[in-house]
Amino acid sequence: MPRGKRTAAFCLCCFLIGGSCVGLSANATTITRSTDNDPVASGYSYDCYNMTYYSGMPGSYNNDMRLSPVISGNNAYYSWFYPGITVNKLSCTVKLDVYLNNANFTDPKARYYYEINPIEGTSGVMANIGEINQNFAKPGWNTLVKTVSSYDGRTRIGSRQVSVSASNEPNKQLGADGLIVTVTY
Ligand SMILES: [Ca+2]
Repeated sequence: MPRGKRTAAFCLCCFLIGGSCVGLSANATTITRSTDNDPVASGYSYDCYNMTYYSGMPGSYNNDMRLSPVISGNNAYYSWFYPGITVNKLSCTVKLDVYLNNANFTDPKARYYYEINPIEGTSGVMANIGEINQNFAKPGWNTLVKTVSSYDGRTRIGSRQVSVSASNEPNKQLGADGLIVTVTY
């Protein structure tokens, strides 16, 4: 009985290692988009609501950032637009590296979304990738990772934007600064 258990555990271990190696093969495709608030690079743009622009901010990524006002229920959001990402699979892993380094970024539940749509260029749905407590985030890059899937079964997922929404908690301010999107499939 103990011998059998060891054998089973050994086989499971081999399977996991083998599967992991296969998963990391050259078949994996990675797409990256690096941007900032208020980008000027070709193909990049933004949209926002109730987010004031501040420049000359040492510590911020490229010395600028956006910040929501101290008004409860301000419904603030910020969207980073980038050159379209196309995934030719039913699902992919999305990693968001979010730059946070300002004492006024205090939203405890800033919610981040990744746009997925079946055909690049059409409006899609915003998949929730996770939330960050901006008030206690470490200064610098903070990471969220989640696997998202095509919502209508089509084996092609397009994406043009990531957005962050305020939790609307009283006296808290949502911040938006640098962003790196990494998609792997
Ligand atoms: Ca910035």
